[in-house]
Amino acid sequence: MATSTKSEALIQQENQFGAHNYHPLDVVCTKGEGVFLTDVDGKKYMDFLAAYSAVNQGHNHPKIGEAMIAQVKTLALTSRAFRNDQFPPLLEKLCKLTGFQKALMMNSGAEAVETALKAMRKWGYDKKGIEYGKAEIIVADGNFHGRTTTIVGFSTDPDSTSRFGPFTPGFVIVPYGDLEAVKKAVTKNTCAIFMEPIQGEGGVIIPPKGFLKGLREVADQNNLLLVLDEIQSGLGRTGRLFAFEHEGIRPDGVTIGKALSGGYYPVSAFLANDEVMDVFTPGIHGSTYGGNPLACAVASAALDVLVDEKLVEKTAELGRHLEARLKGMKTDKLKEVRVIGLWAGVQLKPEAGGARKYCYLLKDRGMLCKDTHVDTIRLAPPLVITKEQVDWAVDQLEAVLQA
Ligand code: IF1
Repeated sequence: MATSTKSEALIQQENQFGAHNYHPLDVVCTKGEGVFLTDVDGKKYMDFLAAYSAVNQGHNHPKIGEAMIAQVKTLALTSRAFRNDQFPPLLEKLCKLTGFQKALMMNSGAEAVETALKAMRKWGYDKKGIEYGKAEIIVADGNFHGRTTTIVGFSTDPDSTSRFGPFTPGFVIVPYGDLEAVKKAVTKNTCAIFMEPIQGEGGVIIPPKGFLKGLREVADQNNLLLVLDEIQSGLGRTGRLFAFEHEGIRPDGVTIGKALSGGYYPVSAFLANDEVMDVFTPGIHGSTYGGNPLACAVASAALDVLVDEKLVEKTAELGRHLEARLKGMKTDKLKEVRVIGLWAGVQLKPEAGGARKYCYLLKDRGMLCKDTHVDTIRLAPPLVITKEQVDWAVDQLEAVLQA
């Protein structure tokens, strides 16, 4: 429960006038800085969710904020009916950094995913020659790719799908990590395989070693596109720029978002080479805000921070320490600890009584994190966190798991 009249009043106001589509922790934040959030009563918390990996660069990173303020004073939006001076340099920076030939800029992650789905299907018809209307995309159970009706239509999470039908056809669901099942799911109408390289919402589910490499081989052997959703796993979270790098493969396309703007503004993108991206011809896809000058200035600065502060390399090194500390915790409540980079799923035994109550206990100790799928505590701090802060956080987690 909220502990002050100030936060209680704001919570009551939110409950009265806001749709109840979330059940947030009762912490009312008013300031963000680096790994810290401060609530309306002045209490400071270490943020171990990082807005689901949208603030990899840390809350309110000054360099990104300054770039945003400068751009907001000159030009925020033209629509793509005209051109602007921020879009071309951002496109080049993004393509040069990621190794893809083209970028299509959108706003939310779901919009980048919808863009990718349209590209996969149109490539299937125009380039592979699949009979129109029959394109199939192989996806994974336990997936999370956003909240549009097409996307939730191929979710296996009842919370995401129930009572939103009827859904978009053309998606074949296979068990995540099961390469044989993927091979069996391929038909003459399959245009693509679309998955997260690591499943975030699923509770940081890391597929068996070789799975991504196997997907690449299945795609090559059957003339399919391999498109990976790196909206949460990408931009340094796993200790590499992209999670797919851990298996030394290159997908035909990726979706990115979240930390692409360092938490300041919704910016997402679908990245691919010309062979895929040239299915988009003028006027067939777009968005009012996609690629707007303000988004591009923010994204450009967010990418600079990622590179200049060597956040990917730091994450790889500090992630090894986080893994050692988590796996060394003395508690009998652990079922499994999954860690890659600064991203962990701490799955508790059912008898521990569910992860949410430990999130409440951690909040009282000044650490904010989120439960997922009942028994898992998800840990994803901003990548600017220090080794000492990681140690402090694991000490808090170990303490509540020993109680
Ligand atoms: C919520 C989850 C995480 C994503 C991947 C696309 C999107 C997301 C891999 C869509 C977004 C967010 C959405 C937010 C909570 C959060 C989330 F719990 F929902 F599943 F991170 F795990 N692909 N994930 O993780 O991007 O349209 O939101 O910009 O909807 O509750 P978006």
